[in-house]
Amino acid sequence: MKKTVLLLMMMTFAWMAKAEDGHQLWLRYQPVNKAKVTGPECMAAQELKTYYQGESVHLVIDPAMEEDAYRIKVKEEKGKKVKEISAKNEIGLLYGAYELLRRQGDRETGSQDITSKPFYKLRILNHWDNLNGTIERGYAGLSIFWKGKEGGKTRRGHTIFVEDPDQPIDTELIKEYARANASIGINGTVLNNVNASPKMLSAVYINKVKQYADILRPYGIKVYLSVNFASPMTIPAKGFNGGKPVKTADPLNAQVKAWWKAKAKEIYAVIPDFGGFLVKANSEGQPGPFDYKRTHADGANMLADAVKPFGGIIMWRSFVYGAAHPGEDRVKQAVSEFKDLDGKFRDNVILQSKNGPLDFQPREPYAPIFDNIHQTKQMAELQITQEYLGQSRHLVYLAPMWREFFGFVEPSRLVGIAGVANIGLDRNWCGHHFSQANWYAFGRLAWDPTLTSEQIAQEWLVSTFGPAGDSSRLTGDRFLSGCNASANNLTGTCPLSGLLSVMLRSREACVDYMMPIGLHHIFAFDEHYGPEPDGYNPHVPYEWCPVYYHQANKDSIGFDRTHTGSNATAQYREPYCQLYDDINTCPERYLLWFHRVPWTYRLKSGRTVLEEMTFHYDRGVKEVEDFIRVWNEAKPFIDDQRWQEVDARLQHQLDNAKEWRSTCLNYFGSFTRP
Ligand code: GCV
Repeated sequence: MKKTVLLLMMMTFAWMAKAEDGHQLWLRYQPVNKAKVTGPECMAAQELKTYYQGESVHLVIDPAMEEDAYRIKVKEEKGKKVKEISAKNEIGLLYGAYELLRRQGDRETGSQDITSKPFYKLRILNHWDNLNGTIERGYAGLSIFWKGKEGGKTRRGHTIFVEDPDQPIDTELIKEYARANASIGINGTVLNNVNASPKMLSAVYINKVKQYADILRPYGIKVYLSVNFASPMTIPAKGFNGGKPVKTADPLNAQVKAWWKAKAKEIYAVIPDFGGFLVKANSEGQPGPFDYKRTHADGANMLADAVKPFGGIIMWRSFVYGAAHPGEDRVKQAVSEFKDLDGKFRDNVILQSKNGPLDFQPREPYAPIFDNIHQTKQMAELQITQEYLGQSRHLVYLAPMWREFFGFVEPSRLVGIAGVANIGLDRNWCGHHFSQANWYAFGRLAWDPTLTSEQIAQEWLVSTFGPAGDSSRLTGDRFLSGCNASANNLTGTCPLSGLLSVMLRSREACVDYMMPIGLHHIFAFDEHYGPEPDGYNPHVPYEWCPVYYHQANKDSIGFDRTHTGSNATAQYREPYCQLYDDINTCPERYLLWFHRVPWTYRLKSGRTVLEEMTFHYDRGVKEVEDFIRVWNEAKPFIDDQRWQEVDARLQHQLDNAKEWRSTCLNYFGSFTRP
């Protein structure tokens, strides 16, 4: 008897451990197989039949509705509450179904009608996945799309991967990926790195892309590819010149144009709803039109013409530096290269720009390219993978950073949002359990950029760490005990509010311990994790070196980007141009980004520059200590495996925050010591 009980207990714990390894993301619904669902037999119907805890749902196709929009009505039928979801097509119904599942425990709003439509038509993940299976800036294992095979070892003993198009694809995993994306409204995915291999466009890989497109289509997700601008020089295109490549990639060359047209035809023949191309050209060594003295518009338009007959788009990145304007302040180069081209792009070209003018730093002023382009469609590129924010080792919730960006760049100025994905083969997809929140927040903000960071974090916390499948999960259960909880408003002390507070403070903490008062890009060379403020290497471009950005010497520190310096401030619209240019009005969080100040300069706090830096480094470290305290308090409410895994990472984060503090204060302090 005792043995049986023990066995049963062991089995239960084993199941619990397995169930809570993070793989289910925010979709931890338990199958209840209860609801009666009428209407088209579709993905939405399947989800609701399996997971919806209400009695019945009617699914209604309404052709008059807008693409992707849905309406949820609450009806009374024979004394019972019944939900009706209407949408233009099955994808809209699916989005409506996920909304219903998200709200099913919510007693207060569960009885209200809801209508929703996405703010952006383009809600796209960008995977920086290489064909050999590695991921550029990937911190959660190898690629879910591309698998390589081992091709030897580096001198340091690391495995070298080489491409292997014969590797089978993992259909089940890709379905799970698609479902997760659909549940937050993401409707596009770029399957490969912007530093693209020309081989991506070879027949064997196009066939793989077709397989992915077929799996993703029922979830409303289109596939796109990053392309290497010089592809025509190495890869054959079906029906073009007997399979021979072209000798040039000059966008005005007739053969090059014909090659791209043939390639587009080849792709669309197998993937009729293929989305289009993403292009990184003439940046960080990538080929581009500038190699032939042509403009970005020449290059983008040539590709746009090739995909236009099939309804495709070109997302052309403005992240360029070093090629056309060498020596110019790096943060100015995008505007320098693109401003005069505004209006010269085809209507199926979209200029895709990072939120800040430099490179995904924990805090950047917004990128002024958004102020300078008026006639060309624009998209923002956000980075979900935390390249410069502790990668998958730090708990940093990014929604506050993205909301900050939308405070400067009106969402309506953009036609879409791209997010550099943080997804890999790690069991929990993102490396850090809390990094899942950034994937989630990206999707939710792409759907509705007016959602607050709090709302999104709360939704994510409840669905990720709340009791799985408990229909009363938003009110009154242990996870929320002590809270005065309603769907959009949480007060009081409870594990949820503690964790919510940690999430909301985490980005500012990271700014404090990595880049106080506007210090920027002082990360260790290439890996971009720890600090390397003294970084200088004469063999790499100067704008890769930390010393280029802080310019500290015994007298002063900071990059003068005002009218007396590089004049980057002039690229901003008013009032920001004046505001940033004048040291008296420049927000101190951007001080060393825009201004060069003597070490004796005093901030509003009365502290000198070094004292102020010290204050921020200390505050950042203390914040992480507090995150650990809250996580310890939450222990009884969190399953063991995920608790332990997050705990280990928080300890890491604390060590790293301390390392930032000591390395930077030692280094910068050395300038002020006699
Ligand atoms: C894909 C930064 C990153 C690179 C990345 C590049 C880009 O420089 O460090 O890894 O390359 O941005 O966005 O193109």
